[in-house]
Amino acid sequence: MLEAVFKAFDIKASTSAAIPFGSGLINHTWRIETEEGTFILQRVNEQVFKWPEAIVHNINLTGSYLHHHYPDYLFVMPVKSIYNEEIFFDKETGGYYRLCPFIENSHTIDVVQKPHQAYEAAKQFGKFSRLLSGFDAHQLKITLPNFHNLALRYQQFEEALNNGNLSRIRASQTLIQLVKENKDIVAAFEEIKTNPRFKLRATHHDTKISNVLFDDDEKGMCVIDLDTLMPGYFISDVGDMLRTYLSPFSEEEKDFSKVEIREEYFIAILHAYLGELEDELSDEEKKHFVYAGKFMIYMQALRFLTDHLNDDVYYGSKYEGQNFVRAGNQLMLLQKLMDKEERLCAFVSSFSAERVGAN
Ligand code: GN1
Ligand code: MG
Repeated sequence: MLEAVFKAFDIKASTSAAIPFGSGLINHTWRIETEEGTFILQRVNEQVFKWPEAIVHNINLTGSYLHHHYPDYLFVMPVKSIYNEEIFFDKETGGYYRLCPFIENSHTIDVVQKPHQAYEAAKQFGKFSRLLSGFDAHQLKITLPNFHNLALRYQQFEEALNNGNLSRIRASQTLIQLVKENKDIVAAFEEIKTNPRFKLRATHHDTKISNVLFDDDEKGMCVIDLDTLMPGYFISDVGDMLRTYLSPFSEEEKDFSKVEIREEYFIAILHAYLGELEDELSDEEKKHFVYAGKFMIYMQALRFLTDHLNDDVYYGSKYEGQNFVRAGNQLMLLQKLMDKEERLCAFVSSFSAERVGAN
């Protein structure tokens, strides 16, 4: 089935050499061993990414900016096809494919089990933003319109309440109520959008741990998966790290009593990220460090619950009620984060105060 794709990228391998890889929910990913080396092949989900060329545009632009200004920075450039394009449309499967070299001696992890992994990942995401701080983010194309527009996500949730699956709506009342009770998180975002102290920067928008390459000594090497690299606010990147690194169990965990906020992981993210970006972020932005976690956790809960009410049209599901479970898990995580909000904010203030004192 992938033969035409291999041919387009001039790879000598058969479909059986393509082994499913990673844990992404949206794109299909394979690892391919060939005589010429190891590659990562991805089929871009064209239902979600309607303009795959926009992704190519963004990667080429930031890749050449980084190559020019920071030639030592490891940036994984896609392989060009025999048609001299970074993306190949395969008529047979109706899909868009792209290929990247597999970076030697690199590996990814799926769960953050040690604070230093959170530290290394946050440092890589912070470094990526820092290196791009001189790059005009407005040059980037929008690959997913309104991706992290929380007000729109709330509106989609309300639409699902009106038009969604009735029996699911009836059975989800507790979660629906919890979402409504925390609507002030949406209002705070609306303020951010009009606040001149919040800058639109080149933002990764998908900072989960599996989007960082680690070397054999567990040092971060670089960030990957630039599909959602778009203009955005730092709260998206910090928020998704808080969402996915603080709890010892992922959004898939059904036993919500296992969901918790690990403070030492919060401190690791804070030190690593601000260590890279503290001169770039305004005081007002830094004050929203913990809010970033609320923003992303709440948005993910909304998205999962909305999808459940819409019969799983976006995320799909491997078992009945999977998106309901994910939504419940994220709302539990939100509650746990809010329980510790004051303490976590105090860590942020004392970090900033120490740095001011040291200067
Ligand atoms: C999706 O496909 P993946 O796992 O990289 C989603 C993210 C969510 C995540 C939740 C384009 O990311 O926004 O946070 O699932 N990406 C898209 O697991 O919708
Ligand atoms: Mg992704």
